[in-house]
Amino acid sequence: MESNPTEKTLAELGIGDVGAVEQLFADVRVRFDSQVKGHSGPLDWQPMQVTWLGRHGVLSAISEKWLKPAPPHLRPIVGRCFNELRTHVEHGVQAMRNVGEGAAESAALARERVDLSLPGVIRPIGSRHLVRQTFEEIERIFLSLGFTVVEGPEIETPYYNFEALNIPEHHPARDTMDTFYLDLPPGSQPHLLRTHTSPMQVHTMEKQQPPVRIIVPGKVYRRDNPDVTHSYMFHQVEGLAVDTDITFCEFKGTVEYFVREFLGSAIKTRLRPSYFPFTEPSVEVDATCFVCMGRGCRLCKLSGWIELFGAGMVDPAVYGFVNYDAKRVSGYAFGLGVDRLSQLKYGIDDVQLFFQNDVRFLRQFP
Ligand code: 2NL
Repeated sequence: MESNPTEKTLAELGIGDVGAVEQLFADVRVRFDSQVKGHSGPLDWQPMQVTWLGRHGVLSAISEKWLKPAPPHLRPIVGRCFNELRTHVEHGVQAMRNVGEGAAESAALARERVDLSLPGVIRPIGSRHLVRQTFEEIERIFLSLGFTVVEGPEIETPYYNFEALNIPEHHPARDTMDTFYLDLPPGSQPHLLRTHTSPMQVHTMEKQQPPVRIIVPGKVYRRDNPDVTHSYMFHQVEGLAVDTDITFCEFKGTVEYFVREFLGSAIKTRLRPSYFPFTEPSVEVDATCFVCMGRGCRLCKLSGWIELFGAGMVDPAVYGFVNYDAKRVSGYAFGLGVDRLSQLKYGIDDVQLFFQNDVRFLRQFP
């Protein structure tokens, strides 16, 4: 390539008339135009700006070498050509810049566009755990009979868990329940995880005179080794009704109503004598075996009956602990094992399934 003409003055280039000046500027414009054509990328306007309009760019050089030292008779034409060239170059670079930035912007827009036709994110809605569903079913039945739901703490003192329920120290009933004491600093009052929800019934009776009709749902804890029917934590709904006129007949009617509502109207109920420290008399409530409808099968061990839960008339000794007049009031109580009732109603042979949270199990009870 020939040497750069902008490094020389007009005199050095041998240019002395108007036509030669115009030709010289026309050549520069052609050079600019061909460079514009050769650039197409969106960012190329920046080097063009530097090369042509920058402090050491072509136009500065022309100003220094051609315009300033121009002989007086050529000054007007050089000045005019210079201004025209500068306007042309500025417009050219600005046009490149507009195209480049427009392209970058539309590329960014295309990249960031939200495609509203894409399928949405599916967030599965869970379902209530089967034990929770059973709680709610039991609560529904007793609420329909006028009972109120009461809940309370899982940590209790031995007084509320045992003594006030007529279970003194060294009573054999403690053997299956005397368990999970809290590790507290020496001198503290002992506390334990409740072994049944009855303590909350004692709290309620301390605060409220009869009539009392409550159920207490919740978690309870016992020293049991885990197997298909046992767990160190399980769920209970205990019930308590105390009034001035409650008979064994009302007790039996309530129990039968509950069983029929919970398992179906064809199910019959049988009361079998039993023992609990806090009820007298005490019973086990059996229901017709719903697998064989009483004919005898493997589930009911050929008896035709399935044991559902324990219950009884409240032992008058319990009233003594809560300042109730044992001569004036009477009542009944029961303790439902929610896990056991769920297992029976839904045919689940292993209670541990309730606690493993395997969705393949949970999804079967939507
Ligand atoms: C069971 C069945 C039962 C009670 C719980 C109770 C509560 C108070 C007074 C009298 Cl405050 N009784 N609860 C009564 C009978 C049975 O639970 O299998 N328990 C080991």
